[in-house]
Amino acid sequence: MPANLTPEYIEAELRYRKAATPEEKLRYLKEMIKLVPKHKGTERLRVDLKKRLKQLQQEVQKKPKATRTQPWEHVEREGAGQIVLVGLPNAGKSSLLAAVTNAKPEIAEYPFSTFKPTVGMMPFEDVQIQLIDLPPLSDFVEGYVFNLIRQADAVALIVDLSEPDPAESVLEALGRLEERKIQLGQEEGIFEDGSRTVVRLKTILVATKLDGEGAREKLEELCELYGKEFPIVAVSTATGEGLEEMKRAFFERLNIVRVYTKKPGQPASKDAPYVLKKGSTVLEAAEAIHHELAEKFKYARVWGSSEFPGQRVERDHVVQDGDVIEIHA
Ligand SMILES: Nc1nc2c(ncn2[C@@H]2O[C@H](COP(=O)(O)OP(=O)(O)OP(=O)(O)O)[C@@H](O)[C@H]2O)c(=O)[nH]1
Ligand SMILES: [Mg+2]
Repeated sequence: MPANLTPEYIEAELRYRKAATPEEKLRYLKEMIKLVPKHKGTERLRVDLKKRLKQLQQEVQKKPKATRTQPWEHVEREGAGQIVLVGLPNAGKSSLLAAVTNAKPEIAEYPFSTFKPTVGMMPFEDVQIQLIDLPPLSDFVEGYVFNLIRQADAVALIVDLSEPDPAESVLEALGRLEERKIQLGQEEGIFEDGSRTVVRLKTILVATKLDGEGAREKLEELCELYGKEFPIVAVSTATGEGLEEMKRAFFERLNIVRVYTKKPGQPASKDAPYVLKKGSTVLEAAEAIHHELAEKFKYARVWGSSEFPGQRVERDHVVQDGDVIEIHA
């Protein structure tokens, strides 16, 4: 890959690789074509992108209207971010979903109790985070499960502390994902590995069943082995321990910021924040509120991340979580 591709291009490519449907792929491919730097070094890439565009357009046109996929194979994105609960059978995924959302998944002492994804919304302060409880990783997982994982904003790798060797379970889970070209790590990305394109997903390790005997010692060992690779939180759905910390850790893993708006001369509206990617500017905040507001943007006033309250800032000022902004157009 030429080194001079912009972060925006790489982001679009990531979305393209993770897209679930040809329509979605088409949308991101068009974005890539728009964003690819136009110079000699990218000539071949640009030709290749256009070829792919032609193929995809044909594919989309040919596709019969009625799809054969089952409704649960695709989850409509909702809320501030989407996190998938991934792990081996019986790890405690469904119990976790039931503990922090209103969803009522099947929970059982025996493994393989979940065979369809269940979705729940987890409230955290003033936002909602979408959680997807998945069937366990095993020899029998259907392909769509891996698609749901690839499309998520982050993975919660659920590891059972009542297992004799939880670190071994982590290895097994990682191996099963690796077979499907999915890696878990600190940051998301895509890279070529020989002839394979591997998607890397931002991950948080959630150790469950902290109430069990010997759980804390096993947790320590997990932290020693995997603490550098993933943030680790430990919970018990039986006692409720660790659940609040986990919610905050999920929010932080999503790399998002909440921005509140206010109109000149009026108090800030604190009810529903706009949720943006970390690193977004006030101009991007304006775009999220209304396209026209971004077009006519003159300057903004910011309470929070600015040097003093209500300071006037230009369009490239980066907003922080909790900022109140007043846009002047
Ligand atoms: N003691 C204790 N038991 C738990 C905890 N969380 C889950 N369990 C038990 O572990 C078993 C499996 O829980 P599930 O939530 O169904 O696990 P799962 O990962 O969804 O299982 P599959 O869907 O089969 O992959 C059940 O008997 C739960 O009651 C916990 O924090 N403490
Ligand atoms: Mg389950």
